[in-house]
Amino acid sequence: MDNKIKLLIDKIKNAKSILIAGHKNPDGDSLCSALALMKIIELNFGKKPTVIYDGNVPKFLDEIPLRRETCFYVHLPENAKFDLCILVDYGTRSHLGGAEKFTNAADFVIEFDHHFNEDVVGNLCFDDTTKAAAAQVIYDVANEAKFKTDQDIIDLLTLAIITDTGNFKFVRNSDVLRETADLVDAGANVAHLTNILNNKAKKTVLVEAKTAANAEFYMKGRLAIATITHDDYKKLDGRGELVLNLLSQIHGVEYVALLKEQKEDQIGVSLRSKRIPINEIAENLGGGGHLCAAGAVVRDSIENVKDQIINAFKGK
Ligand SMILES: [Mn+2]
Repeated sequence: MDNKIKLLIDKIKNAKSILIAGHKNPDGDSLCSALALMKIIELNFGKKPTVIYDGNVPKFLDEIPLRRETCFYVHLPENAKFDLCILVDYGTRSHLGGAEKFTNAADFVIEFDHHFNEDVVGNLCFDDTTKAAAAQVIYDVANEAKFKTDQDIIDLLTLAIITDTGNFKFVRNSDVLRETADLVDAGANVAHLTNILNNKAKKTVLVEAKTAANAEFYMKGRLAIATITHDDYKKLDGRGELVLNLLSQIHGVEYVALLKEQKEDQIGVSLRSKRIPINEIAENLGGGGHLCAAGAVVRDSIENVKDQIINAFKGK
């Protein structure tokens, strides 16, 4: 067995307390991967890690298995300490949110991720940027280590892949389809799992539809920019994937930017591209992400951020 896997097993075996966390404002991959890993450790090592999150868990994740096992980090006891911290799908240190202080205080940190990150937090890293979801990295390690799995684990890993591939629309290699096929063979029902994600509040879907309907188009229709005011932002659930999804379906649209007024002069930017990488634009705004799906948080007015985005796309 690979030395990294041996070390992983050793660290889990010897840990007295284990914390698992994903990125702030968890998405499907982050939360489902964390819960899958919790159950893998429970099933194979007989100990139960604590899964925490920071920010808001989108309502569409309400029906995922083991959802109630997650804990908002502020509800942990004041003196909580974990000797082993496991980070999943976190991206960069700045996305750790409430998990950062526990990570800093831990004796050892393990990470499973698929984001490009030059400044890794983990002492032991299972990172693979070719993977469509962090769940795939966990699944590979679980297979190599011959860990036992159960229906919850299979379903959670599949849900993570479904959400991070946008229902398989963003599949870029056959690997993710092969692994999904293995998960289906192991008992995952993709149709059922997709359905449990169709669980948004009516006000959310309506506000997303309205936001898409009010989008503006630049560069002869190749760039769509949608903006969402703070009042409407409060009705949003997660990132506003539906807005991005609707606008990217328009003929001729190559890039979509969604600007969300999280607070006064704090704009969350989500960028999508059908072809050309746009992660550099997100990095220039102080964020990051994947080649064709990236984002940032910019401290400025929505109008100024919109101008910055239009300028950044010039020449693309
Ligand atoms: Mn992910």
